[in-house]
Amino acid sequence: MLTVHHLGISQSERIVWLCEELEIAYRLIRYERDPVTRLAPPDYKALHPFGTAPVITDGDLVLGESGAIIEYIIARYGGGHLAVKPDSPDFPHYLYWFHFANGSLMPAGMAELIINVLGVPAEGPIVETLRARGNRAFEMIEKRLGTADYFAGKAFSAADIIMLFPLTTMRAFVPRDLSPYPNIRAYLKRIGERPAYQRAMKKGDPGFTPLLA
Ligand SMILES: N[C@@H](CCC(=O)N[C@@H](CS)C(=O)NCC(=O)O)C(=O)O
Repeated sequence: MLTVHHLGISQSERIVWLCEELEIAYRLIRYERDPVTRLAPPDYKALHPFGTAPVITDGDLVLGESGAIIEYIIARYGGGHLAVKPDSPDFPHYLYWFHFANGSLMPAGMAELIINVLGVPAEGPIVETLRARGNRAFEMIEKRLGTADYFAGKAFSAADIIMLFPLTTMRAFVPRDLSPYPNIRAYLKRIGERPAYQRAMKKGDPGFTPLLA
């Protein structure tokens, strides 16, 4: 059976949410982060050679990497729902934002996290350039959500599922004030009203209030 291994308060919330949106049968196994390091516990790390969340198992298959898992579930179990078809005018937007999430936005957030943890002084061209990436990303997202209700266009898609974590739960690790971004705040409110999102967050991270504001 399709099993979602969810590490508490992590990117694997995306996969729980995807399964809830598609209304497919799946088994959820939760793992708590190490209380001191906040990293994945040894039994999570043992699931996959790369040792990061998310991971799914399906029969003999062990699959990691958010984007790969989302594409796998949509293709194998979701009948293609929540992916945008190549002949749609929204297809390039879908591809762009789907890949922007982990290709650029998450690395920008991770760079900021590392800069904060190491206490690197905020001066210097490299640190400034890395910080500027995150700001630019949020400005671009704000602009996009001013022209479309969802990342791919009018309809909710898997691009929203992969883009949401860096806009919400990632802020538990890298704080960001959303007051300059009214379109992002309106979008988060829209997403927070989705029953599948509410179910996923309740099942995946009971006790954690989603960072939707
Ligand atoms: N690009 C990977 C990133 C995975 C990743 O860094 N996951 C974090 C959770 S948000 C993790 O496993 N952290 C705990 C650890 O490294 O021990 C994906 O999307 O699957």
